[in-house]
Amino acid sequence: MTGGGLDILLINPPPSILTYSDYRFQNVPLSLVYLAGHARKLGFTARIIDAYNEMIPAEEVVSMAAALKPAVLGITCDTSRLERTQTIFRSLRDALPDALFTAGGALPSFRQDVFFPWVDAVVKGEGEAAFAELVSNRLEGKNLGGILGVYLKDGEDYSYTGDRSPIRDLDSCFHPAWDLVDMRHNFYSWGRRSPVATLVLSRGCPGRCAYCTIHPLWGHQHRQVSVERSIAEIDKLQREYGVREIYFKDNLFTLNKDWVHRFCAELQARDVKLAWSCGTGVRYVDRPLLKAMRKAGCHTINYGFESGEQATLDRMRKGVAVEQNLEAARLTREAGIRVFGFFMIGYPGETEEDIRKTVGLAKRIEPDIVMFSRVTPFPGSELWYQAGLDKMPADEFRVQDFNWYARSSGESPGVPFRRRQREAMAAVRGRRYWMRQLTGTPPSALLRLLARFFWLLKVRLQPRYRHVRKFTDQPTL
Ligand code: B12
Ligand code: SF4
Repeated sequence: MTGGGLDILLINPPPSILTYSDYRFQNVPLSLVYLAGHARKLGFTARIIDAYNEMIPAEEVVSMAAALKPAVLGITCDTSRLERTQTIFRSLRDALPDALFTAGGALPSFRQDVFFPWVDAVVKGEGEAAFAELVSNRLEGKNLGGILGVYLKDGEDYSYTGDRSPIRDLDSCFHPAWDLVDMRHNFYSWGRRSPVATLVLSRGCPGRCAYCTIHPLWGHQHRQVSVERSIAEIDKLQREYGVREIYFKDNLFTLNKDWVHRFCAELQARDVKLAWSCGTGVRYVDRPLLKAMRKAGCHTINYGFESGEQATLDRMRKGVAVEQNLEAARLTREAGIRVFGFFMIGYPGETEEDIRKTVGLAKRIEPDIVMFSRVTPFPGSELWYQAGLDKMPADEFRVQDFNWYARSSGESPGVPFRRRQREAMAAVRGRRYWMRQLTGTPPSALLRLLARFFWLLKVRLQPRYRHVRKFTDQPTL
């Protein structure tokens, strides 16, 4: 569209830290795949540098980007990758003086100031429409001021153009550009089949959980890609990429039960069977729905049970009773679907007794897979505002400060999270747990996990990857 040059270059920055997630799941950056796909549909040319999955150090990303000379540069960023993103922007500013620098994603949406010395525009929340307008106006030499949902550089300062309405018809912007990334980077260690792909087919959540950044980012209005369009994309993934399993990373996959029933009926009617898993809330499942999901290939559901203490659940604004968690888990297992249970430790005000109750609930639920996470006040969440982190000066804002467990669990000081986590996991993962893991995991999946372990070991040992700090290197109490 610019007469031969590259219109858009999108970058998935390299990791600053290696987390547990990197070992267990990995997927191509949907944000950039969705943004690039939509922009291409409108006629722009686009490329993606997936430095996260390719483990390309920031310095190399800079020289690659400088050589490509894009008209618009976009970087996606979450809190864990702040430093790397800043480095790339800072280093490229001189190399690409005429390019429009943009940022978006989980961190820029809520802390624009930490990017503004170098970027021209930050998109808040949903990106497709605002980004396409930025690109179009830039290439046509028009003013950017009328584009809603964007923070724009304004001399030494920046200003917000005003809220943009959510995209109602998600089909209109759903054209994932899978060909711009290496799909072999998708990995899910608890999957049943391979190759696996990840999809997010819905946006928005009516909930208001205080630790969550989803409703501030996507709003409360729930929107979905249509069943027909979703099935067509799955067909494409199966046909063109040989995909045999999908991990749906929607926040509440079953919020709209009617949609799920129709989706499952369509999947079941097809010749090529698909294995899949998803995540949802305990309030949004029932027996007929779970049975339909199982028949359509669903093998695992992730639930955020979070806490065994009602007062903590209430402070979290979960809107759920402890007993509802047990019932949902029971129905899920009864339908033949594995339960992946997520719990949190370190919620502000939590006592030793509360933590014991959480571990007790996990034991009663007997999840097939269990995870205890550290409470973290991510930007945009209510916890983050409560902690006053929105006021932290930009030059003091660092990823290490999000090691929050130490600060929030005032009732149990001195106990490192790692120890808490180990103890909780050991309490829940008894003999029956490991038996279920063994019998429920196909040998091919075990082999994949083993290969993954050696891959990660290799990555960590190579001098080129020294730039990736280990999560455990962060200061803990
Ligand atoms: C899939 C996923 C993962 C995957 C892959 C992540 C990836 N980088 O691709 C895995 C499992 C690896 C993962 C790991 C982690 N994740 Co994660 N993850 C998600 C999840 C569930 C979906 C992301 C997604 O693909 N969404 C769909 C796309 C289309 O939406 P999107 O990414 O938001 O992009 C849109 C807009 O934000 C915007 N946009 C985004 N980037 C850009 C860039 C530009 C230039 C523009 C203009 C616009 C734009 O436009 C896009 C299209 O509308 C989100 C929750 C969620 N529902 O968003 C959490 C989420 C992003 N993860 C989160 C966290 C905390 C983590 C971990 C740190 C967890 C951990 N302790 O290990 C690690 C960090 C790994 C890393 N460095 O990336 C947090 C981030 C919080 C924050 N404020 O920083 C989220 C928001 C969940 C939460 N807890 O609230 N994650
Ligand atoms: S934690 Fe889940 S249910 Fe709660 S607000 Fe976030 S996405 Fe919604």
